[in-house]
Amino acid sequence: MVKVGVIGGGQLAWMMAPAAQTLGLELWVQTPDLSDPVGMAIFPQNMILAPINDADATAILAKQCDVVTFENEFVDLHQLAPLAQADVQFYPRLRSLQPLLDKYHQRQCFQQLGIPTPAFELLDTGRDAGKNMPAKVGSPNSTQSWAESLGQSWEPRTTVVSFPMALKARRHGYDGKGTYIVKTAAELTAILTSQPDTPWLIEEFVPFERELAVMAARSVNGDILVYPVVETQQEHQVCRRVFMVPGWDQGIQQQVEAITHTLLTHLDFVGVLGIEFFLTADGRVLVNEVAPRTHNSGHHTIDACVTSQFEQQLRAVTGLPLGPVHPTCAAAVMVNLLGYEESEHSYQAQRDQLAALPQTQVYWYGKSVCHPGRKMGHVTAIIPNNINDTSDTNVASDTSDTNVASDTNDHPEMASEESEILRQRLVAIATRIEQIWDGSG
Ligand code: AIR
Repeated sequence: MVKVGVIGGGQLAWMMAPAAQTLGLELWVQTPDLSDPVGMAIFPQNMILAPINDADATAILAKQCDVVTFENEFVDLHQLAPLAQADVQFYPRLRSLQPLLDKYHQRQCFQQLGIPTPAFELLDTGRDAGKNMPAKVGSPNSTQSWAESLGQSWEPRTTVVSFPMALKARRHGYDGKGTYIVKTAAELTAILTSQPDTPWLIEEFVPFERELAVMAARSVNGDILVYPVVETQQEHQVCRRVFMVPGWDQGIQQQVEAITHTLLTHLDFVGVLGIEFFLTADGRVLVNEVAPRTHNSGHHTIDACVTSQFEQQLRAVTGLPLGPVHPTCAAAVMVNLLGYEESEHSYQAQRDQLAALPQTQVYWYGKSVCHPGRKMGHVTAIIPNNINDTSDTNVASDTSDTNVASDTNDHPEMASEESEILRQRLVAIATRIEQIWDGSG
Protein backbone atom coordinates (compact mmCIF):
# COMPACT_ATOMS: atom_id res chain seq x y z
CA MET A 1 0.00 0.00 0.00
CA VAL A 2 1.42 3.41 -0.99
CA LYS A 3 2.00 5.60 2.06
CA VAL A 4 1.58 9.37 1.86
CA GLY A 5 2.93 11.70 4.55
CA VAL A 6 1.22 15.04 5.07
CA ILE A 7 2.87 17.92 6.93
CA GLY A 8 -0.01 19.54 8.84
CA GLY A 9 -3.13 18.07 10.44
CA GLY A 10 -5.81 20.76 10.07
CA GLN A 11 -9.04 20.55 8.11
CA LEU A 12 -7.23 20.25 4.79
CA ALA A 13 -5.47 17.08 5.96
CA TRP A 14 -8.71 15.83 7.49
CA MET A 15 -10.50 16.11 4.14
CA MET A 16 -7.72 14.13 2.46
CA ALA A 17 -8.44 11.11 4.65
CA PRO A 18 -11.62 9.82 2.90
CA ALA A 19 -9.94 10.39 -0.47
CA ALA A 20 -6.94 8.33 0.68
CA GLN A 21 -9.29 5.53 1.62
CA THR A 22 -11.00 5.68 -1.79
CA LEU A 23 -7.63 5.41 -3.53
CA GLY A 24 -6.34 2.69 -1.19
CA LEU A 25 -3.52 4.87 0.17
CA GLU A 26 -2.25 5.00 3.75
CA LEU A 27 -2.06 8.47 5.27
CA TRP A 28 0.55 9.58 7.82
CA VAL A 29 0.46 13.08 9.28
CA GLN A 30 2.85 15.38 11.15
CA THR A 31 0.82 17.70 13.37
CA PRO A 32 1.32 19.14 16.86
CA ASP A 33 -1.73 17.74 18.61
CA LEU A 34 -3.72 14.51 18.74
CA SER A 35 -6.88 16.63 18.84
CA ASP A 36 -6.13 18.39 15.52
CA PRO A 37 -8.90 17.81 12.93
CA VAL A 38 -7.07 14.98 11.11
CA GLY A 39 -7.13 13.02 14.38
CA MET A 40 -10.84 12.33 13.72
CA ALA A 41 -9.96 10.40 10.58
CA ILE A 42 -6.67 8.53 11.05
CA PHE A 43 -5.21 6.21 13.68
CA PRO A 44 -3.09 7.83 16.42
CA GLN A 45 -0.18 5.57 15.43
CA ASN A 46 -0.15 7.31 12.02
CA MET A 47 0.35 10.71 13.64
CA ILE A 48 3.81 12.17 14.30
CA LEU A 49 3.05 14.68 17.03
CA ALA A 50 5.36 17.63 16.40
CA PRO A 51 5.27 21.24 15.19
CA ILE A 52 4.88 21.76 11.45
CA ASN A 53 8.35 23.26 11.02
CA ASP A 54 10.13 20.48 12.94
CA ALA A 55 12.31 18.92 10.23
CA ASP A 56 13.50 16.12 12.55
CA ALA A 57 9.88 15.04 12.88
CA THR A 58 9.50 15.26 9.10
CA ALA A 59 12.47 12.89 8.79
CA ILE A 60 10.57 10.41 10.98
CA LEU A 61 7.42 10.92 8.90
CA ALA A 62 9.36 10.43 5.67
CA LYS A 63 10.81 7.12 6.89
CA GLN A 64 7.25 5.74 7.03
CA CYS A 65 6.17 7.11 3.66
CA ASP A 66 6.76 6.87 -0.08
CA VAL A 67 6.03 10.56 -0.65
CA VAL A 68 5.58 13.62 1.57
CA THR A 69 3.17 16.45 0.75
CA PHE A 70 1.83 19.58 2.46
CA GLU A 71 -1.43 21.08 3.68
CA ASN A 72 -0.02 24.48 4.70
CA GLU A 73 2.94 26.76 4.00
CA PHE A 74 4.38 26.97 7.49
CA VAL A 75 7.38 24.77 6.74
CA ASP A 76 11.06 25.66 6.79
CA LEU A 77 12.53 24.79 3.39
CA HIS A 78 16.15 25.23 4.56
CA GLN A 79 15.61 22.61 7.22
CA LEU A 80 13.88 20.26 4.79
CA ALA A 81 16.54 20.58 2.07
CA PRO A 82 18.87 17.90 3.51
CA LEU A 83 15.97 15.44 3.53
CA ALA A 84 15.29 16.10 -0.15
CA GLN A 85 19.01 15.59 -0.86
CA ALA A 86 18.80 12.31 1.04
CA ASP A 87 16.12 11.17 -1.43
CA VAL A 88 12.95 11.99 0.47
CA GLN A 89 10.38 12.58 -2.28
CA PHE A 90 8.52 15.81 -1.60
CA TYR A 91 5.62 16.69 -3.92
CA PRO A 92 5.34 19.54 -4.64
CA ARG A 93 9.16 19.62 -4.82
CA LEU A 94 10.90 22.03 -2.45
CA ARG A 95 12.21 24.02 -5.41
CA SER A 96 8.61 24.47 -6.65
CA LEU A 97 7.63 25.84 -3.23
CA GLN A 98 10.69 28.09 -2.93
CA PRO A 99 9.23 31.11 -4.82
CA LEU A 100 5.79 30.78 -3.18
CA LEU A 101 6.14 30.67 0.60
CA ASP A 102 7.10 34.32 1.00
CA LYS A 103 4.48 36.66 -0.47
CA TYR A 104 7.15 39.07 -1.72
CA HIS A 105 8.91 36.27 -3.58
CA GLN A 106 5.55 35.19 -5.01
CA ARG A 107 4.96 38.63 -6.44
CA GLN A 108 8.47 38.73 -7.91
CA CYS A 109 7.84 35.36 -9.50
CA PHE A 110 4.59 36.60 -11.11
CA GLN A 111 6.38 39.69 -12.36
CA GLN A 112 9.19 37.66 -13.93
CA LEU A 113 6.64 35.46 -15.69
CA GLY A 114 4.66 38.45 -16.99
CA ILE A 115 1.63 37.41 -14.90
CA PRO A 116 -0.51 40.46 -14.06
CA THR A 117 -0.43 41.25 -10.33
CA PRO A 118 -1.07 44.37 -8.21
CA ALA A 119 1.84 46.82 -7.82
CA PHE A 120 3.90 45.90 -4.78
CA GLU A 121 7.05 46.68 -2.85
CA LEU A 122 8.71 45.89 0.42
CA LEU A 123 7.73 48.17 3.26
CA ASP A 124 10.82 50.30 3.65
CA THR A 125 10.92 51.73 7.14
CA GLY A 126 14.61 52.48 6.95
CA ARG A 127 15.52 49.34 8.82
CA ASP A 128 18.43 47.04 8.27
CA ALA A 129 17.67 44.48 5.59
CA GLY A 130 15.76 41.56 7.00
CA LYS A 131 15.01 43.36 10.26
CA ASN A 132 11.95 45.32 11.01
CA MET A 133 13.20 47.66 13.65
CA PRO A 134 14.87 50.81 12.34
CA ALA A 135 18.57 51.22 12.98
CA LYS A 136 17.93 54.10 15.37
CA VAL A 137 15.45 52.40 17.63
CA GLY A 138 16.27 53.03 21.27
CA SER A 139 18.98 55.46 20.28
CA PRO A 140 19.74 57.77 23.24
CA ASN A 141 19.58 60.80 20.94
CA SER A 142 16.14 59.93 19.78
CA THR A 143 13.40 61.79 21.60
CA GLN A 144 10.67 60.17 19.53
CA SER A 145 9.85 56.52 19.57
CA TRP A 146 10.16 54.77 16.25
CA ALA A 147 6.41 54.33 16.04
CA GLU A 148 5.75 58.01 16.65
CA SER A 149 8.18 59.12 14.01
CA LEU A 150 6.75 56.60 11.62
CA GLY A 151 3.22 57.77 12.28
CA GLN A 152 4.05 61.40 11.79
CA SER A 153 6.34 61.25 8.85
CA TRP A 154 6.12 57.90 7.20
CA GLU A 155 5.80 58.01 3.45
CA PRO A 156 6.41 55.16 1.07
CA ARG A 157 9.97 55.63 -0.20
CA THR A 158 8.98 54.96 -3.76
CA THR A 159 5.92 56.04 -5.66
CA VAL A 160 4.76 52.52 -6.47
CA VAL A 161 2.26 52.08 -3.62
CA SER A 162 0.37 54.72 -1.65
CA PHE A 163 -2.67 54.82 0.64
CA PRO A 164 -5.03 52.99 0.65
CA MET A 165 -2.84 49.90 0.48
CA ALA A 166 -2.83 46.25 1.42
CA LEU A 167 -0.26 45.47 4.12
CA LYS A 168 0.76 41.83 4.23
CA ALA A 169 3.07 39.80 6.40
CA ARG A 170 5.58 38.22 4.04
CA ARG A 171 5.18 34.83 5.70
CA HIS A 172 2.75 32.84 7.85
CA GLY A 173 -0.30 34.93 6.99
CA TYR A 174 -3.52 33.02 6.29
CA ASP A 175 -7.26 33.26 6.87
CA GLY A 176 -7.04 37.01 7.31
CA LYS A 177 -4.13 36.83 9.72
CA GLY A 178 -1.31 39.09 8.58
CA THR A 179 -3.33 41.02 5.97
CA TYR A 180 -4.67 44.55 6.50
CA ILE A 181 -6.26 47.16 4.30
CA VAL A 182 -4.61 50.35 5.52
CA LYS A 183 -5.92 53.82 4.74
CA THR A 184 -3.73 56.13 6.82
CA ALA A 185 -0.24 56.45 8.28
CA ALA A 186 -1.77 56.30 11.75
CA GLU A 187 -3.38 52.92 11.03
CA LEU A 188 -0.13 51.68 9.57
CA THR A 189 1.81 52.80 12.61
CA ALA A 190 -0.59 51.03 14.97
CA ILE A 191 -0.15 47.73 13.15
CA LEU A 192 3.62 47.99 12.82
CA THR A 193 3.93 48.90 16.47
CA SER A 194 1.90 45.92 17.58
CA GLN A 195 3.97 43.54 15.42
CA PRO A 196 7.49 44.97 15.40
CA ASP A 197 9.22 41.80 14.25
CA THR A 198 7.13 41.02 11.18
CA PRO A 199 8.64 41.61 7.73
CA TRP A 200 5.99 43.31 5.57
CA LEU A 201 5.02 43.73 1.96
CA ILE A 202 2.77 46.52 0.72
CA GLU A 203 0.52 46.33 -2.30
CA GLU A 204 -1.65 48.66 -4.29
CA PHE A 205 -5.30 48.34 -3.20
CA VAL A 206 -7.20 47.04 -6.23
CA PRO A 207 -10.81 48.28 -6.47
CA PHE A 208 -11.93 44.95 -7.87
CA GLU A 209 -15.37 44.08 -9.25
CA ARG A 210 -15.20 40.53 -7.96
CA GLU A 211 -12.73 38.05 -6.55
CA LEU A 212 -12.24 34.84 -8.45
CA ALA A 213 -10.29 31.69 -7.73
CA VAL A 214 -9.31 28.52 -9.46
CA MET A 215 -7.96 25.17 -8.35
CA ALA A 216 -5.61 23.34 -10.67
CA ALA A 217 -3.54 20.19 -10.59
CA ARG A 218 -0.37 19.04 -12.33
CA SER A 219 0.68 15.42 -12.43
CA VAL A 220 4.17 13.92 -12.26
CA ASN A 221 4.25 13.64 -16.04
CA GLY A 222 3.20 17.26 -16.54
CA ASP A 223 -0.53 16.90 -17.30
CA ILE A 224 -2.52 19.91 -16.12
CA LEU A 225 -6.22 20.09 -15.30
CA VAL A 226 -7.99 23.28 -14.25
CA TYR A 227 -11.23 23.19 -12.22
CA PRO A 228 -14.08 25.57 -13.11
CA VAL A 229 -13.48 29.20 -12.13
CA VAL A 230 -15.29 30.20 -8.92
CA GLU A 231 -16.25 33.51 -7.38
CA THR A 232 -15.14 34.03 -3.79
CA GLN A 233 -16.43 36.49 -1.22
CA GLN A 234 -14.33 37.50 1.77
CA GLU A 235 -15.12 39.18 5.05
CA HIS A 236 -12.26 40.80 6.97
CA GLN A 237 -9.90 39.10 4.52
CA VAL A 238 -11.30 35.65 5.39
CA CYS A 239 -13.09 33.60 2.73
CA ARG A 240 -16.78 33.43 3.55
CA ARG A 241 -18.52 32.08 0.45
CA VAL A 242 -17.47 30.38 -2.80
CA PHE A 243 -19.84 30.22 -5.80
CA MET A 244 -19.42 27.76 -8.64
CA VAL A 245 -21.68 28.97 -11.42
CA PRO A 246 -21.14 28.16 -15.10
CA GLY A 247 -20.95 30.74 -17.83
CA TRP A 248 -18.02 33.00 -17.12
CA ASP A 249 -17.13 35.29 -19.96
CA GLN A 250 -14.72 33.51 -22.32
CA GLY A 251 -12.07 36.21 -22.06
CA ILE A 252 -11.91 35.76 -18.28
CA GLN A 253 -11.75 31.99 -18.58
CA GLN A 254 -8.90 32.26 -21.09
CA GLN A 255 -6.86 34.64 -18.94
CA VAL A 256 -7.27 32.36 -15.92
CA GLU A 257 -6.29 29.24 -17.88
CA ALA A 258 -3.25 30.91 -19.44
CA ILE A 259 -1.96 32.19 -16.08
CA THR A 260 -2.52 28.81 -14.44
CA HIS A 261 -0.67 26.88 -17.14
CA THR A 262 2.25 29.34 -17.13
CA LEU A 263 2.63 29.12 -13.38
CA LEU A 264 2.32 25.34 -12.97
CA THR A 265 4.68 24.65 -15.85
CA HIS A 266 7.28 27.21 -14.83
CA LEU A 267 7.32 25.89 -11.25
CA ASP A 268 7.47 22.28 -12.47
CA PHE A 269 4.73 21.84 -9.89
CA VAL A 270 3.31 18.47 -8.86
CA GLY A 271 0.12 18.53 -6.81
CA VAL A 272 -2.86 20.81 -6.37
CA LEU A 273 -2.52 24.58 -6.30
CA GLY A 274 -5.06 27.35 -5.65
CA ILE A 275 -4.90 30.77 -7.31
CA GLU A 276 -6.86 33.81 -6.10
CA PHE A 277 -7.59 36.61 -8.57
CA PHE A 278 -8.99 40.13 -8.67
CA LEU A 279 -11.34 40.83 -11.56
CA THR A 280 -11.26 44.52 -12.50
CA ALA A 281 -14.15 46.55 -13.91
CA ASP A 282 -12.54 46.46 -17.37
CA GLY A 283 -12.40 42.63 -17.38
CA ARG A 284 -8.72 42.19 -16.46
CA VAL A 285 -7.62 39.38 -14.20
CA LEU A 286 -4.79 40.02 -11.68
CA VAL A 287 -3.27 37.32 -9.51
CA ASN A 288 -3.70 38.12 -5.84
CA GLU A 289 -2.17 35.06 -4.19
CA VAL A 290 -1.19 31.49 -4.83
CA ALA A 291 -1.47 28.62 -2.33
CA PRO A 292 0.66 25.56 -3.20
CA ARG A 293 -1.86 23.10 -1.74
CA THR A 294 -5.54 22.34 -1.50
CA HIS A 295 -7.50 25.48 -0.70
CA ASN A 296 -10.74 26.80 0.70
CA SER A 297 -11.77 27.87 -2.82
CA GLY A 298 -11.90 24.18 -3.73
CA HIS A 299 -13.92 22.63 -0.90
CA HIS A 300 -17.04 22.50 -3.08
CA THR A 301 -15.23 20.06 -5.40
CA ILE A 302 -16.00 17.26 -2.90
CA ASP A 303 -19.72 17.52 -3.64
CA ALA A 304 -19.82 19.38 -6.93
CA CYS A 305 -17.05 17.97 -9.18
CA VAL A 306 -16.14 14.49 -10.39
CA THR A 307 -12.82 14.45 -8.53
CA SER A 308 -12.40 16.38 -5.30
CA GLN A 309 -9.35 18.60 -4.84
CA PHE A 310 -8.26 16.27 -2.01
CA GLU A 311 -8.38 13.15 -4.16
CA GLN A 312 -6.64 15.10 -6.92
CA GLN A 313 -3.79 16.10 -4.61
CA LEU A 314 -3.27 12.46 -3.63
CA ARG A 315 -3.51 11.31 -7.26
CA ALA A 316 -0.93 13.87 -8.37
CA VAL A 317 1.63 13.20 -5.63
CA THR A 318 1.41 9.40 -5.93
CA GLY A 319 1.88 9.41 -9.71
CA LEU A 320 -1.70 8.38 -10.54
CA PRO A 321 -3.43 9.94 -13.54
CA LEU A 322 -5.42 13.05 -12.65
CA GLY A 323 -9.19 12.62 -12.29
CA PRO A 324 -11.76 14.58 -14.35
CA VAL A 325 -12.54 18.01 -12.93
CA HIS A 326 -15.89 18.89 -14.47
CA PRO A 327 -18.95 19.64 -12.31
CA THR A 328 -21.50 16.98 -11.40
CA CYS A 329 -24.22 19.57 -10.78
CA ALA A 330 -25.51 22.79 -12.32
CA ALA A 331 -24.04 25.06 -9.65
CA ALA A 332 -22.84 25.02 -6.04
CA VAL A 333 -22.10 27.28 -3.12
CA MET A 334 -19.70 26.69 -0.24
CA VAL A 335 -20.26 28.66 2.95
CA ASN A 336 -17.61 28.74 5.67
CA LEU A 337 -18.81 28.36 9.24
CA LEU A 338 -16.62 31.11 10.66
CA GLY A 339 -16.34 31.45 14.42
CA TYR A 340 -18.25 34.47 15.72
CA GLU A 341 -17.36 34.22 19.42
CA GLU A 342 -14.84 32.74 21.84
CA SER A 343 -16.24 29.41 22.98
CA GLU A 344 -15.75 25.69 23.35
CA HIS A 345 -19.23 24.79 22.06
CA SER A 346 -19.86 21.97 19.62
CA TYR A 347 -22.73 23.91 17.95
CA GLN A 348 -24.69 20.65 17.56
CA ALA A 349 -28.11 22.31 17.22
CA GLN A 350 -26.95 24.54 14.33
CA ARG A 351 -25.20 21.62 12.66
CA ASP A 352 -28.36 19.50 12.83
CA GLN A 353 -30.43 22.29 11.34
CA LEU A 354 -27.92 22.81 8.53
CA ALA A 355 -27.79 19.09 7.80
CA ALA A 356 -31.57 19.09 7.33
CA LEU A 357 -31.38 21.57 4.42
CA PRO A 358 -31.95 19.99 1.00
CA GLN A 359 -28.97 19.18 -1.29
CA THR A 360 -26.56 20.17 1.47
CA GLN A 361 -23.51 18.62 3.12
CA VAL A 362 -22.09 19.84 6.42
CA TYR A 363 -18.38 19.45 7.23
CA TRP A 364 -17.45 20.05 10.85
CA TYR A 365 -13.73 20.24 11.59
CA GLY A 366 -13.97 19.19 15.23
CA LYS A 367 -11.82 22.07 16.55
CA SER A 368 -12.05 22.20 20.32
CA VAL A 369 -11.91 25.99 20.58
CA CYS A 370 -13.81 28.59 18.58
CA HIS A 371 -12.39 32.09 17.95
CA PRO A 372 -13.96 34.90 15.90
CA GLY A 373 -13.04 34.32 12.25
CA ARG A 374 -11.72 30.78 12.81
CA LYS A 375 -12.83 28.24 10.23
CA MET A 376 -14.90 25.78 12.27
CA GLY A 377 -16.51 23.96 9.36
CA HIS A 378 -18.17 24.53 6.03
CA VAL A 379 -21.39 23.71 4.22
CA THR A 380 -21.74 22.96 0.52
CA ALA A 381 -25.12 23.19 -1.20
CA ILE A 382 -25.65 22.18 -4.81
CA ILE A 383 -28.24 22.85 -7.48
CA PRO A 384 -28.65 19.58 -9.35
CA ASN A 385 -28.22 19.26 -13.11
CA ASN A 386 -31.96 19.26 -13.51
CA ILE A 387 -32.13 22.93 -12.57
CA ASN A 388 -35.89 22.86 -12.66
CA ASP A 389 -35.69 20.75 -9.53
CA THR A 390 -36.46 23.55 -7.12
CA SER A 391 -36.28 21.56 -3.92
CA ASP A 392 -34.12 24.38 -2.58
CA THR A 393 -36.78 27.02 -3.33
CA ASN A 394 -38.22 26.84 0.14
CA VAL A 395 -34.83 28.10 1.27
CA ALA A 396 -34.79 30.82 -1.36
CA SER A 397 -38.24 32.10 -0.56
CA ASP A 398 -37.46 32.16 3.16
CA THR A 399 -34.78 34.74 2.54
CA SER A 400 -36.11 36.71 -0.38
CA ASP A 401 -36.46 39.83 1.72
CA THR A 402 -32.98 39.79 3.26
CA ASN A 403 -29.46 39.87 1.87
CA VAL A 404 -30.57 38.68 -1.53
CA ALA A 405 -31.92 42.09 -2.31
CA SER A 406 -28.53 43.63 -1.65
CA ASP A 407 -26.87 41.25 -4.07
CA THR A 408 -28.91 41.78 -7.17
CA ASN A 409 -26.44 44.05 -8.97
CA ASP A 410 -25.84 43.34 -12.60
CA HIS A 411 -23.29 40.67 -13.19
CA PRO A 412 -21.98 41.47 -16.64
CA GLU A 413 -19.15 38.92 -16.43
CA MET A 414 -21.74 36.15 -16.57
CA ALA A 415 -22.49 35.06 -20.09
CA SER A 416 -26.15 34.30 -19.66
CA GLU A 417 -29.23 35.21 -17.74
CA GLU A 418 -29.49 31.58 -16.66
CA SER A 419 -26.14 31.86 -14.86
CA GLU A 420 -27.31 34.95 -13.05
CA ILE A 421 -30.50 33.19 -11.95
CA LEU A 422 -28.48 30.24 -10.63
CA ARG A 423 -26.21 32.63 -8.77
CA GLN A 424 -29.14 34.37 -7.13
CA ARG A 425 -30.51 31.03 -5.99
CA LEU A 426 -27.15 30.23 -4.45
CA VAL A 427 -27.00 33.61 -2.71
CA ALA A 428 -30.37 32.84 -1.12
CA ILE A 429 -29.16 29.44 0.04
CA ALA A 430 -25.92 30.91 1.42
CA THR A 431 -27.86 33.55 3.31
CA ARG A 432 -30.06 30.90 4.88
CA ILE A 433 -27.02 28.84 5.91
CA GLU A 434 -25.43 31.88 7.54
CA GLN A 435 -28.64 32.74 9.35
CA ILE A 436 -28.78 29.27 10.84
CA TRP A 437 -25.09 29.28 11.73
CA ASP A 438 -24.75 32.60 13.52
CA GLY A 439 -28.39 33.36 14.28
CA SER A 440 -28.22 36.48 12.14
CA GLY A 441 -31.65 35.92 10.58
N1 AIR B 1 -4.96 26.11 6.31
C1 AIR B 1 -3.68 26.10 5.92
N2 AIR B 1 -3.43 27.25 5.28
C2 AIR B 1 -4.55 27.97 5.24
C3 AIR B 1 -5.53 27.25 5.92
N3 AIR B 1 -6.78 27.61 6.14
C4 AIR B 1 -5.69 25.10 7.06
C5 AIR B 1 -4.82 23.90 7.32
C6 AIR B 1 -4.25 24.19 8.67
C7 AIR B 1 -5.46 24.81 9.34
O1 AIR B 1 -6.04 25.63 8.32
O2 AIR B 1 -5.63 22.75 7.30
O3 AIR B 1 -3.79 23.04 9.31
C8 AIR B 1 -5.18 25.62 10.57
O4 AIR B 1 -6.41 26.09 11.06
P1 AIR B 1 -6.53 26.80 12.51
O5 AIR B 1 -7.99 27.12 12.63
O6 AIR B 1 -6.10 25.78 13.51
O7 AIR B 1 -5.65 27.99 12.46
